[in-house]
Amino acid sequence: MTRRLYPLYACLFAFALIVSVVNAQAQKPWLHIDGNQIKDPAGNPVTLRGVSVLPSEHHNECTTCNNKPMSEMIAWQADGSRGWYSRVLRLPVTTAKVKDPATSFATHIDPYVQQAISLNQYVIVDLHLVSNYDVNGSGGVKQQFVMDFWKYVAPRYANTPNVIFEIFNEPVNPDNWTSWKNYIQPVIDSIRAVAPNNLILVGSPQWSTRVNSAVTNPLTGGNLVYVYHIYPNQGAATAANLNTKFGNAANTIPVMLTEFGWNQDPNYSDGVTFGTTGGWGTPFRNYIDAHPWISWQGWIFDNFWKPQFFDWNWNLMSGENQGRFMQNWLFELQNHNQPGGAGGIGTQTPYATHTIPGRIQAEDFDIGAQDVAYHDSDLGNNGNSYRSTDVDLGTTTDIGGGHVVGYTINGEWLEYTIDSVAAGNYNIGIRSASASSNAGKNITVKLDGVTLGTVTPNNTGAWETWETLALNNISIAGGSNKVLRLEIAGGSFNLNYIEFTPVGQVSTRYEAETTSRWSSGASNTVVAQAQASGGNLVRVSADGVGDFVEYTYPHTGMKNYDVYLGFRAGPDQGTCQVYKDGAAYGSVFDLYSPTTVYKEVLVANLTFYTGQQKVRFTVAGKNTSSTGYQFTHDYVKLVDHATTLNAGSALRQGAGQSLIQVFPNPATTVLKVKGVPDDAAITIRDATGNLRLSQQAEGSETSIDVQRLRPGLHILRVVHGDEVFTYTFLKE
Ligand SMILES: [Ca+2]
Ligand SMILES: [Ca+2]
Ligand SMILES: [Ca+2]
Ligand SMILES: [Ca+2]
Repeated sequence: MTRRLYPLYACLFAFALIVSVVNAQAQKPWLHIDGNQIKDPAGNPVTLRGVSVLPSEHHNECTTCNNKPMSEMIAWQADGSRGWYSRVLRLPVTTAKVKDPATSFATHIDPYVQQAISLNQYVIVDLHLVSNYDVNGSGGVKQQFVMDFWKYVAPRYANTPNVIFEIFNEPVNPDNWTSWKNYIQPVIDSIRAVAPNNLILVGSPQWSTRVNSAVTNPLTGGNLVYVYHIYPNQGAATAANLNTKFGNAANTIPVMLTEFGWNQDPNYSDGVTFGTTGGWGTPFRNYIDAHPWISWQGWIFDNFWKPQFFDWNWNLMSGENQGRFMQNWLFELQNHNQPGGAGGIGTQTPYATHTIPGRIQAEDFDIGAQDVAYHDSDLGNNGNSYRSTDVDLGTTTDIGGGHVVGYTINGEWLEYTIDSVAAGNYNIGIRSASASSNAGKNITVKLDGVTLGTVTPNNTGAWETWETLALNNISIAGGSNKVLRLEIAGGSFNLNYIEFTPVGQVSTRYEAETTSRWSSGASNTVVAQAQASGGNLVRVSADGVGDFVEYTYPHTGMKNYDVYLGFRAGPDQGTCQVYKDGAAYGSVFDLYSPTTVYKEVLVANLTFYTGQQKVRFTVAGKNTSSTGYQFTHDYVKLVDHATTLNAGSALRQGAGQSLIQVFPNPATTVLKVKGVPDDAAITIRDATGNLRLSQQAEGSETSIDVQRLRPGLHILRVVHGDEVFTYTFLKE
């Protein structure tokens, strides 16, 4: 959906010159009625959600308020950058009673209609009469007056699909449908004679509360919508009451609520409009959202007329007053049931590179607008951290530290573009915490539209008490740029990450505190810490570069491992390099964090042999922000790399479903490697870990001259991007 914003209030005078020019870019499709539903030309259902402003002739009448020009209010209510997503503007007009239609049109109608059109909105021209209607001289507004107004206005918008006619706001008496029908049908007929296509909104007696009568005795003319107005004085917002008022009627005839609203503050409400968000607004919204064929416009985007969204100084009112609630409602449903359907509301791109297998941080959802990359219930980031979107993000001390998605509410969802997905069977872990016993909590995980499963977050007792919810042995098809989607039901839980671990992957966790270790140049002590794995940490009181702690792992056979370190990052921690048998592996990594958080990081890929294996963590330096060089280790996790690989990898994908082939084994002169991408790097180390050979892969089959290798076991490694394939062979 393209959207053009203009500095409109600054160029209001220009509109006088271009009143009949419609911005083609902002032209909306024609709407029509099909059954009880508004639809676009393609048959998509359309729900018109927006606001009313006050009639422009009244905009400067408040003596206790800070008045604003009409054009500024109109610019504001459609401006997403100011948090407002009104898709239809209701423009009341009262001057018609005292001015001729031409003057009213030129001064109080068309400039604002054109402004709304330029803002890509539909706009309802509302002849804002609140009056008895005249029946045979009974008093009230003469039929001829209403007819004359529309005889002037309707043909001027007959070719403008954005414009909708609300032909008599609130007729009061006589409270009789037949007499009202006799009064208003000729008006409709006269409009249809000159404007056959625009939607016509029709009120009813008793301030537009008699839609039920239209069910059995409808008006004619085509593309008619029956208007209902409701405020808290009409009773509780129960389904039973709302069904009786207008909901039952709306099941068969099109009904639009062009006015409703409430405020609790007595300065901003009265006997009709007094109500609360919790007591009236929330159940009312729940009902309306469940009846999306009912379009609506909130009353009123103003600081003066009651019940207003803003206080007299243009502060948006919140809590039990309606302003903030209405803003969030319009925000959340901004793209729901709009012309053109779901397409065309924006692009979606990755925020971070994600892979399966891998751990995907919940907070690293894609870049894109509401309903493109995510769906959030309210405007803004309630946690006010990490990213400037409307998704609500907080910080955590859980595994990985960093951030989490919080403030989850029923119906929200998040999407993640996964760069590469390796085919295979996976165990899926979803890291969640909740201090709420809110019923109906669950998370549905989908990949490219395929449901992988649903999990139910528990009440873990605290927002930082975490659990891992499991979906086990899930078969996943491989591919690239697949979209992972997390759908939230119930809400009231935090999400830290979702992790995909290949089934059969073997990992062993060694607590730092129970592993044989020694340190040089620094003491190491066990520190009890409830949040740590196994209840303890090892604190290495390092004070400079070269200090280290070394762990000893007894091992049988030869195997390649991905080595993860679990540690407590903090403000006094140094940077670290991993060594094995005197050689450095992996990259220097930083244990510093301005606050204390628990992390788990992949630090190296190491091959273990038979015997006591020693892995050393050595201080490499410190972050300029860090106050020291210390290490606070929790555990070391060794993941059998071959088991990760066997569950599927891009290297395997590159060779179809067959493994990379290495042959012959044993080898004497030449070792051949097949099924490896030709930009992969191949290295061969001997059984003590020393590098003996290295070369690039070539084409579909790489030949490696192994004549100069000493007899004995060797390890071949293929590295392609982030992936490592290892293979053991014997040189004879
Ligand atoms: Ca939000
Ligand atoms: Ca949220
Ligand atoms: Ca996270
Ligand atoms: Ca531990």
